Amino acid sequence: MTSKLATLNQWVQEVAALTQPDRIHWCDGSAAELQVLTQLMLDRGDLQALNPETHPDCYLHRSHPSDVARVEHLTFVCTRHPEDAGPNNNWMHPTEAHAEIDALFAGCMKGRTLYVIPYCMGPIDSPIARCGVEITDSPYVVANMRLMTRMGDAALARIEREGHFVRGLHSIGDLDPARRFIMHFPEELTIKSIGSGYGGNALLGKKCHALRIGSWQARSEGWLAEHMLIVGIENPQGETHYIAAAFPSACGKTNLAMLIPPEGYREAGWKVWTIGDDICWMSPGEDGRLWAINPEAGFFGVAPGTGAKTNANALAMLNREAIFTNVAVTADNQPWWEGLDERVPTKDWKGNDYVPGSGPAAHPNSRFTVAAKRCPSWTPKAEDARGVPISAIVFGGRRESLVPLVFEARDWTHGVLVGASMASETTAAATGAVGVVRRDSMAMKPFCGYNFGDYFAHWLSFDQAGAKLPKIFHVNWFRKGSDGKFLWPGFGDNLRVLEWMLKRCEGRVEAVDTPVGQLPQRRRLES
Ligand code: SAT
Ligand code: MN
Repeated sequence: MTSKLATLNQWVQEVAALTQPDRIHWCDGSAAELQVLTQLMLDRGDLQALNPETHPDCYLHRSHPSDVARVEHLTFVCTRHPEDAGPNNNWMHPTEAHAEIDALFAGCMKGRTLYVIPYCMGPIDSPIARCGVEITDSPYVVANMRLMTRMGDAALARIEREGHFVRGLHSIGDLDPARRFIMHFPEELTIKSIGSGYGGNALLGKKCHALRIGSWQARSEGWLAEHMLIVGIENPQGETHYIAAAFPSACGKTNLAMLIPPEGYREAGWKVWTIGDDICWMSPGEDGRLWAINPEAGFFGVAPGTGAKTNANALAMLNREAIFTNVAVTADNQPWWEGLDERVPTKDWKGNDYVPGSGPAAHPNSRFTVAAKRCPSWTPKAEDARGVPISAIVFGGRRESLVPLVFEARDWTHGVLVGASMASETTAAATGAVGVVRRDSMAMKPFCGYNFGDYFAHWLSFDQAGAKLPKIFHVNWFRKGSDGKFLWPGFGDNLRVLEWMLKRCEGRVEAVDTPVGQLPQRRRLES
């Protein structure tokens, strides 16, 4: 097969000439195609079927033990001028970067199939959505992209209509960390990634396109590409407000996006709707508000800590048509991770017999991939081409001390400062030490595809006459007392904090002015 678009065919031919695959397969995104690929991966041992009674159509993938997270030190933004990439990115000149990475791509697909994956980030008919094509030699990547994006024929039709697309070239290479690079060429709308099959390194629609290239495009086109969940909060009167919230990876974005209201709230008629758990593209509408879409179509969530108490919605969507990466398994072949329940697994994430007490059985950054529509709190609003209007933006981090539960920024400019000053204790989502406080402006430190100085200026530029911008808040669910225990219950109770924010948006509650911003009024609980 070829495409009607000459530039696309030509690029596929160029890549094939460089990487020398045995076959080329254009992905149509059909169920039949997935079935063939799944069988291939089962035969090769890339996938293992999980218990068909408890988890029909669910599979386990074990990645290479040295390939379990994003690798920020091997991730580059390659612009002609280093100041365009900024101090927040590793930089290499595009000529040097292409030469270095193309040498690794040379002949790397010999004996393999080259898959062409046309995909759309966002509802297929949305003017905010953008398309890309990923070339990969990993069927695991194809299967994940099918869940995470609108992938296949419909995306190809839009690409052929528009005539342009983001180019992503990926190969697992030989999985040697010494020959692993994730390179971005924003001036060419191109991504090249080799040597990793994992998550954000390999599913190029996600962090590489939707954030690094997306943020660059957003700046030049006047919108925002952010590392934010999108959640709808419906009050008992039936009005829904949408909130976008930025937290670093593995700080509870998925749980907040799928929050289950505490009993009292449920009885009163509150509902929570999930639009997205990781990425948000926002664009000013004619009414001056920011309208947002989730460019993704699925969740690539952190498994450990996902349990009946922390995220029952996630559990409910994970018993069918899901891919699990680096989790443990029980004797009856069910996926298992720390925080799921009291059972003891028999195999750890590497497939070895699990010895209780020998450390975590599931990798701390083990993941599930599942279609967003499978989530019980998913709303068809996620498919709305216009997006949803954002009432509040929330920034947050994981901070044991100092940072209060919630405060409101005085205005947009102060809010941008609050977002830019964000800091959080590191997690297992990226390679490196865990638990160290690091500055992570807007949770975009690993994902902003250009100079942070220009990025903050871009944020500030939205404050124009006629703009009806969201209020900006900062939260910290993770503060601990002197006894080392969390001070705030978190999870469903976070709705109490969101309710306060929405009351602030509607001008229905007073706040206390403090040097850091506006805080909720202290009220003594009546007994
Ligand atoms: O591995 S991913 O970058 O896709 C997930 C994350 O860290 O948010
Ligand atoms: Mn993320």
